[in-house]
Amino acid sequence: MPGQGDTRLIDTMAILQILEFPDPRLRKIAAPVSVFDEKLELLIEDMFATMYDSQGIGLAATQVDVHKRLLVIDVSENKDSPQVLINPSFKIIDDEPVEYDEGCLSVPGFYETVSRPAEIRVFAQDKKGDQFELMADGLLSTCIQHEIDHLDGKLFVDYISMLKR
Ligand code: QAP
Ligand code: CO
Repeated sequence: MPGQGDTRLIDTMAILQILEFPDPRLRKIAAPVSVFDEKLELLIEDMFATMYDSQGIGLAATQVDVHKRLLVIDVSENKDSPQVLINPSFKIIDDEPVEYDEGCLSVPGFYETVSRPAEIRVFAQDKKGDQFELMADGLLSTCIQHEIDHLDGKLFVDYISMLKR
């Protein structure tokens, strides 16, 4: 739209560069999103394009050096269920530990088993700023917890070193 300052003349998605461990920028604490505008929507599009391009199931803004509290996820088999969570938080519903072999686009080629609470209730905003909630278990629960960790500067490898020490 004209007059908005950050308009793209051609709306093509960009593949963003993903920060890799041990880049210190992966340790930054992301700030809440307070402006829900066209620029945010373009960032979300680029994050999905970046995640799909690298065969990921989740990507936090921190990983593309944007230190704002948003993440994109698609844990579906057919890669047809994009979900964006803005300013996400969660409550543990079932704290029974569930193990998954986790990976991370910021730690390419490295996978390790991590235990996390089985079931969570997630509170977030959508790209328009509207609040919503969802229940998550299985891979979705694990992936959301993994991505929210990124927004707090945490990586799944931190849990491994704690266990193995
Ligand atoms: C987080 O991670 C996750 O090493 C998302 O060479 C992963 O999408 C949560 C990826 C598993 C729970 C279980 C990693 C792609 C993708 C790599 C990812 C790689 C190529 C990781
Ligand atoms: Co990750």
